[in-house]
Amino acid sequence: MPRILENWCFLGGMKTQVAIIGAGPSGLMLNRYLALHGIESIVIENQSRDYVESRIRAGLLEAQTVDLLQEIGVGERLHQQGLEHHGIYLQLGEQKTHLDFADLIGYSVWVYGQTEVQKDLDAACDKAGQQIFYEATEVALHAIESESPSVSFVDQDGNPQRIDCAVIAGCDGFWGPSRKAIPGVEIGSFERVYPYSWLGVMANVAPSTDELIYARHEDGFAMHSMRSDKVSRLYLQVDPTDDIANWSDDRIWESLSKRMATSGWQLNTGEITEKSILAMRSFVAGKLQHGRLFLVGDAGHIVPPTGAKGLNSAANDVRFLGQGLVEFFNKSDATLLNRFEERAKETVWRVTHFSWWMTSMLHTSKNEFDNQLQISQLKHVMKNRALQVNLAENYVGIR
Ligand code: RFL
Ligand code: PHB
Repeated sequence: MPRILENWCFLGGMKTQVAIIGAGPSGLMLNRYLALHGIESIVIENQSRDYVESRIRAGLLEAQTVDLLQEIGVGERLHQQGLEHHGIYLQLGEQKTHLDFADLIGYSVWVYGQTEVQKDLDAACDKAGQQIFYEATEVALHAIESESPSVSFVDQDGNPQRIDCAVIAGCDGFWGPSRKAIPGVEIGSFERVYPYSWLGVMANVAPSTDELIYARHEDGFAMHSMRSDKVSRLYLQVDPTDDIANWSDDRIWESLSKRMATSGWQLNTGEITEKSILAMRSFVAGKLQHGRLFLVGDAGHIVPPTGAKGLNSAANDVRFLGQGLVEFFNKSDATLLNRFEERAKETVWRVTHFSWWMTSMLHTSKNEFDNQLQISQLKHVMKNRALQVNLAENYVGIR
């Protein structure tokens, strides 16, 4: 047993090397990464498995996220069913420019829904007999500043449980308890709530585009993504105070068609299977590690989805924390683990800047001076190869 684990304090309950809070993509990617390196973990999740699997969110994966998924054994279906994209379209009114990432920087990205990533991770956990406590309540972290922290919770049958561990990974999203367990975490935390929201739509209709469209129109931003050759994912900028009840399916299709219109192009319409309004925020926690607790993914940072970075930067955290934990447990060397926050934050601030930049450039503002600056910026990107290279490098995740 590694020296570091000799000091475990075990007073009953369960014992593992890493207690992972949250069975979303961060939690399960980390679980699979650790398993690959012979490190044990137990996962605690407060929702049901069905709920976690059906949460509609991300769709766009960077090449290095795809590499990580492949490495941890969940890349097969992604490579069969995912769509490899070599660029995006930027639109300003009726002007449309294709950014060809393959030509600009020689990289591509993948379109594959987070729901599918989640199902693949769940299936891999099943196959490995991985213990996941779903529908846990009263999840609480203890003694994170000691060498033997623990997580307590009540399981779905109402039994109190405790997991003693050497490390806790807080993979419990923006609203989970992990970040709040760090004393003084609000010091040095940054938050920006944007003055617009996204109305997101899933529709059973073939995509009307071969690659994603990001459109700035005087009525607001519109975006066309997809999940397969039969399912489209679309977004509209709306006011944060708006209510989904104000948006009939007809109004949604009319607005999307108008905001993305270019001559000779037509938006296919079809059955809308899901629609909801999502707030947009940037957030970076003051600390991503404290004692034996480490924050991964949305637990430590949030970006607005315009740059498609949330899940991808979570994968980046998983890689950095995973590497640190492998050295810690398998070589009794904490050097890399102690550098987790420093390594993760470099990427976090890059994606925070890129997501803010894309968001402000593509959304309309109530301030006309801001609008003119952003239109000028977008026109410049649509014409200037150097700026296109910069956008492409950030979008595909070269850092
Ligand atoms: P998650 O997915 O929020 O998972 C956290 C898990 O923790 C659980 N949890 C608890 N568990 C135990 N005890 C508690 N007390 C708990 N409280 C919470 C939750 O139930 C949940 O299961 O965080 P994670 O794993 O860090 O993953 C982050 C990603 O989900 C997120 O960053 C992305 O979805 C963001 N995002 C996108 N990212 C991309 O990289 N590419 C995209 O194209 C992209 N598109 C998007 C997006 C997010 C969107 N929304 C909804 C904000 C599009 C949208 C519309
Ligand atoms: C999505 O497919 O849901 C998606 C893709 C790219 C984004 C945001 C969302 O920038």
